[in-house]
This record gives sequence, structure tokens and C-alpha cells, in this order.
Amino acid sequence: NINLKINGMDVSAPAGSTILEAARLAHIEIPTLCYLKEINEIGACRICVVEVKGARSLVASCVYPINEGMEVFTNTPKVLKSRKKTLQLILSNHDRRCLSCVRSGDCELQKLCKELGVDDEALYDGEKGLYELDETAAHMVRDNNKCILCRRCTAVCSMTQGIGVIGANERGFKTNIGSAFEMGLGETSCVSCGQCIAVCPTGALYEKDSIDAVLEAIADPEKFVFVQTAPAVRAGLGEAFGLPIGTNVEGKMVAALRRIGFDKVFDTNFSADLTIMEEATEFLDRVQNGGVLPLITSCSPGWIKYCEHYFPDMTENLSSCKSPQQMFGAIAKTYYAEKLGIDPAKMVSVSIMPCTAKKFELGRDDQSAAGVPDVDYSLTVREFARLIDKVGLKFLSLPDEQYDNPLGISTGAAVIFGATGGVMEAALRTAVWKLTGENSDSPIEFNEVRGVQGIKEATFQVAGMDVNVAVASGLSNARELLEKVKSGEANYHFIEIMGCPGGCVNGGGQPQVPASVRNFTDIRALRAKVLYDSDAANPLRMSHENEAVKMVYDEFLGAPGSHKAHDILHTTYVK
Ligand code: HC0
Repeated sequence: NINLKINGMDVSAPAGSTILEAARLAHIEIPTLCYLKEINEIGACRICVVEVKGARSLVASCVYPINEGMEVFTNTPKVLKSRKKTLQLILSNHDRRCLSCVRSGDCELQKLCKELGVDDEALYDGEKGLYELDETAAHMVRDNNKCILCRRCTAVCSMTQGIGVIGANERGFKTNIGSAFEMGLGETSCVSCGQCIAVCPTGALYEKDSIDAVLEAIADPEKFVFVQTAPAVRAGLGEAFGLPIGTNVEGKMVAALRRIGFDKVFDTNFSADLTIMEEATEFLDRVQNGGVLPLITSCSPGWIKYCEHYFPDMTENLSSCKSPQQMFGAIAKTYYAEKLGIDPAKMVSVSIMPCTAKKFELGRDDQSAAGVPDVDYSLTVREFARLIDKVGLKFLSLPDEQYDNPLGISTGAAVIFGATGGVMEAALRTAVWKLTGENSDSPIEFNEVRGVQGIKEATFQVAGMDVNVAVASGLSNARELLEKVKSGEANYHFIEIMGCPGGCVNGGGQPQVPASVRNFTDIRALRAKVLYDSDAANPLRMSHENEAVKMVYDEFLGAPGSHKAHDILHTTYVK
């Protein structure tokens, strides 16, 4: 360890720490704007400056390493004045219509201005950049009038996701973030993952909002409006209402949706179980009949779009299964519509997702089993939280309620879909049963595919056969894994890929977590624990034990992989 003094106090921190990290160990939070650990370590915004004895000027604590005997001062008048001036300069070229800004209340810039006493935000006003909104993408809007050029979005796009469709255009005062050749984001090979929104400190990036359209549908007496909630929503939504990261709010979430006025409140977990029935069948069919291997999961639409753009020669490896979101809508508008005697054209299918790519997915070709879209509107968790506020529900005091049946029934195998490795684990549980006719010997936990590592590999014995599997989350990791497959270096039978690092728990539609928390907490692990705990607490832990799924096969689809199941639950890809 290295010993230093911060504000006159003795502090000891591991070698290699930055001043920012050492200060945190001493319970001092130095403010930051551009810094994102391991993603954007550029020391550019100068908000985190501190004084170091002997240094000629203030230093950026986010990148400045500690050394033995160093003396640091984090809150001298000089430091505070410098930070305030930096904020005033940012504000001089910032759209300050904060009242209705989508980030009002959780904007990192707004919070810092309050903390540092910026009461003269127009002090340095002069010429301002005026930018048109970029609304060309299916899932999001860019408002450069609110951009502070921190580069967090461009770093996550290029480093974490390996995509790099946004960057700095122009120089000096004219610098702005956008795509090459002034193209709209919708014209690029953006995959809609929304990780840029998740890390944006201000209101410059936000999802396209479908709240009012959903409220209008609910208000229309002619419409039957049902909603499904993705596995990871219950693990993230509470944060929007001040609950600690890693709180399961499933019961209150269901109660909120009922009070908002949805006719039925269902669970994507139901169709995650259904997906496993189809996908495990497809996997065994490919293994036994010489089909294309490795089979790669198809539930993450950001990943699907990535595969189509960047690995078009591997689309044949993709499972033909629609994602659980789409399967849900497809079954609801066919089987359930028939059961209730409702015209599917009068049904409105809404999903709540931790994802922005789901907004894009619902408009893909071949996602209309009943001749109308399987899913009409997909809201992110953030939109859902705003909807709850808009209709005046006191979320924290709502009772815990249960999903409606039958499309609200699910097993523990389904809820873990929302964490990286979960789909693989769920599929393995059912593949063992399909091959042997028996459930896997205990334990049914496949720990090798759990955890937040970007790439995981394992070999399992399934009915005497060695099954090589791999799991990747985050698209840079996906690329690394796929290059190994293409070069022949690795030989897998089954691969799970999720577009967002850590899986849906860390999806681009989850509540934004400020950098001051993100940089010091593994939000992926905390949220994933909610799902694994929920799995462990469920008496049913294998998708083939889901009675509602069995009923849908008995009454409607026939067997997994049947012709009818293919018509309704499977899809195609473009190269
Ligand atoms: Fe996911 Fe899904 S697990 S992609 O991460 O497979 O968004 O939570 O809903 O569709 O089930 C997201 C989460 C889903 C789907 C499921 C899958």
C-alpha cells in the first residue's frame, strides 16, 4: 500500500490507485464528469481537479496516480473556484431549459451546479452552438444542445461495444458529437443497444418516448391493452424510486401496472420458458441431425443487429427463435386472443424492457404472427418510472401483487435470462431433461456460466456427450469470441450472446446510475443477484415444468419445434 495525506488526514491505498480512488477510501467524493472507470479515463473535463503539494498546477484526480508521502487537498478555495468556473463555462454553451428536461432531478451536471453553488449560470454567455435533434434512429434521440462533450458515450460505443458509430466532429468551439459525414444515427450501423444513453450524464441522449401513446391506448375502451415485463426490470426499477441497487420490486411493479390501467399484467418470464422449449429443441435437433453449430442465442436484439452488420456470415448460426419479448406478443395475439375471443387487431401489446433495442426489434420484419405486430410499444424501465410518476402513483407504498394468469406463470430458469449466462443455464437444465428424460442431478446450478466476466467458457457432460459452451456479453467481447470461432481456435456447440455488458440487468434502458456510483460499484452483479435469488426461491426451476407453457403446447402449438410453433415463434434474419 501507499501512504499519503488527503486534507491532512493519513490515508493508505493500494499501489496504482488514482487520487480519486484513494480519496474515496477516505470517504471523500471528488466530483467527476467525464471519468468512467476502465471506459473513459481521459482526464479532460477538469471537474475533478485537486491540489497536490509541490505540483505547479491543479491536477486531474481521476487519472493522477498516488505516490508515497504525497499531500493532496481536495477542497481548497482554489479547487472549488476552479470547479465552479469549469461548470460556468460548460453552462455558457448549454441548453438550460432544465424544468422539463428528461434528466431533471438526476442530471449529473445539475447536481454539481447545485453542490458548487453555481447561481450565475449565464455569466459567460456568448455565442451558442445550435443543433437540430437527431431523431433518425428507431430507439433514441440525440440533443447536442445538452451535450457537454464528456465523451462518455463515444467511449462506451467504441471501447465497450466495439462499434464506434459516434465520435467528435469538427474542432474547437464547433466540436460536436455525432456520426461520420453528419449522418443521422439511424443511417449508421448503430445496433440500438443504448449503452450511450446509460452513461450520459445529462439530457443529451434519451430514448424515444412511447408513454403518451400507451396512455391513449389504455384510455380507448375499444382496446384490450396488456403488458409484459422483462426479467431484469424487477431488478432495476426500484433504483428510480431511491431504493438500493439490487432490490427486487416485482410485486410493486405489478401493482403499479394494474393501477395504470392495463387490462392484464403478464411476465416475459413466461415466454422465456417458452423460448427454452423451442431453443433446446432446436439445439438438440442441430446436434443430432448435423445442423449448423455452434447455435447462438437470438434474444438480444442489439446482438442480432450486430451479427447482421458485422458477422453476416454467421447469421445461420443464430437460433431462429424470436426473442421472449416477441414470442410473448405472438402467443398473446394468437393463442390467448383465440381463448378470449378477442380480435388481435383490437389488442395492444406493450412491453417494459431494460433495453432500447427492443424498440427497434418490434418493428423488424417477420414479427407479426397474427398479421398485426406481436408487440406494439416497448417502454424502457426509465420510461416506466416516468409513467408511474406521471399518473401520480406512490410507488414505494404500493402493495405487492401477483401477475395475471396464465401468461404470468414462470420458473426460476426464466428469471435468470436477465443476467449474462442465464439463458445458457436455463437451456442446459432443459436440454439435460430432454436428452435423458430426467431432470439434471442436483445441483441444477451451472456456476461456470454465472458471473460478470465478459467471456465465459465451460464444458458440460450432458447424457454422456461433452457439450462445449461459451457466453459473452458486451459486443467487444462478442467479437473476440466470434473471431475465435471463425479462426477455428475454439470449438463450441452452443453460445449465448447478450449485447450489453453483464446482460439485460445492465441494459441500455435501465435507470441511469451516476458515475459517482458506477465507478465504485458493480451494478451488474448487484442486479444479477436479485434474479439468481428469485430463481433459488422458486419451487419450479426448469422451463419444462411450467404448467402454462405445457398448456399452450397441449391446447395450441402441439410439440416444441412443430410447424405451428415455427410459424408463430420463429423468425428470419438479414445478411
Ligand atoms: Fe432481456 Fe430477454 S432477458 S433480452 O436481457 O432472452 O431486454 O430482462 O426481456 O426478449 O426474457 C431484455 C431482460 C428480456 C427477451 C427475456 C431474452
